[in-house]
Amino acid sequence: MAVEPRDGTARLYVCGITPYDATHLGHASTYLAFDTLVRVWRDQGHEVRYVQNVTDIDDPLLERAVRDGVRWQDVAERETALFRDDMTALRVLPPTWYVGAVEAMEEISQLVQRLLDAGAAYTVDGDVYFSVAAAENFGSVSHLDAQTMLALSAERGGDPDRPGKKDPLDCLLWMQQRDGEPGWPSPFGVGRPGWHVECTAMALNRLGDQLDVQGGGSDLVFPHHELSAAEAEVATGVHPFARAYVHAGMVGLDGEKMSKSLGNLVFVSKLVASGTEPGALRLALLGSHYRTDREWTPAVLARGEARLAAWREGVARGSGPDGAAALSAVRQALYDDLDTPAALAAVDAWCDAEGTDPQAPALVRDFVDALVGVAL
Ligand code: 5CA
Ligand code: ZN
Repeated sequence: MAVEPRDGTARLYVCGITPYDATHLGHASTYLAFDTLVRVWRDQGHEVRYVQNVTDIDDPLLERAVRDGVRWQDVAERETALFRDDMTALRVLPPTWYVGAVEAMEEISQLVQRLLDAGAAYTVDGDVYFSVAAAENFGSVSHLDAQTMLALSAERGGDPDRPGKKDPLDCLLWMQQRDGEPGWPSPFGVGRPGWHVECTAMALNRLGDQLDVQGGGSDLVFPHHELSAAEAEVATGVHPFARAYVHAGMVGLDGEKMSKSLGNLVFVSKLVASGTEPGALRLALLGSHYRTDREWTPAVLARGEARLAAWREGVARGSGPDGAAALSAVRQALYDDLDTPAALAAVDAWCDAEGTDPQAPALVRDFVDALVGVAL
């Protein structure tokens, strides 16, 4: 991706987890893609301001708590802690701000108020909706036709068929408290926010009116990133909300997207507990380009493990081929839309060749640590 921050500061928002089940390899690979971006920006000398949210109140979380007979807060806390441990094990650099929706209720309701004041929101039976008609550039994130938008909205948390809405694609900004559900006070009554506006508020309040990159997996292109952008742009008058929308491909298992709702999951924590080295997992996931959809198979992990072993042997040598040339090949690959397969191949090539540079092994160990995030 050719995203050069405009000044010395890079502004990144990446959509975080909904903590109702453990971190699976799909999550891990998406956060590794953005971790690579953070490492590249830092390598280029930019200060990185990075916000990641936790959707720690949402329908699936409430449903899981009811199913298991536990408090929703306990599910959220437990799974968020596990996610953070998994990210630490994978050496993912922590974001500057890591914010839960429940910590941000006031700023979210302030943004809802701003949208009401701008005439871009209305109520249906007490619930507040965002009006997509108010967003001049609606569609500019996903470029999808109306039919596809409607189908995805129904699939991914929207309510296109609810009577009383001005447009089926209008999305919830604030819903009145439902029976047996938690609620937070707001100028429009006790309730909880819609999904998209949470991310919009957290991003605007920490990163300003324009992001360099809005990131997440490709399942968030529509409606989540389209609607988040529409809300931000109506509130601020700044288009585009993000200078680049970057989406990671989906990791699948046995031909289906790995997802909590399908239950076909491979967990980071389980793999690590059963002896898989996090560094090998990292190399396994970075072995494909972040944009491609891919399958998780035992062969993918085996390739990561073999790589880790070969790289460790390579840097344990007393000398090797020109280390500076290897560094520049890795940089060139990563600076070109985070081409991790090419970057990893450049390190393979350095390990496979013989050379007499006595400084090279230490240099390669250092730049693999900094840019690839693996300790050799
Ligand atoms: N909390 C919202 C975003 S605000 C959410 O989508 N949470 S999530 O837990 O479902 O997903 C967390 C992140 O992992 C998102 O960026 C999502 O796009 C990504 N993701 C989910 N499943 C996969 C998968 N199978 N492969 C790659 N990335 C995935
Ligand atoms: Zn989000």
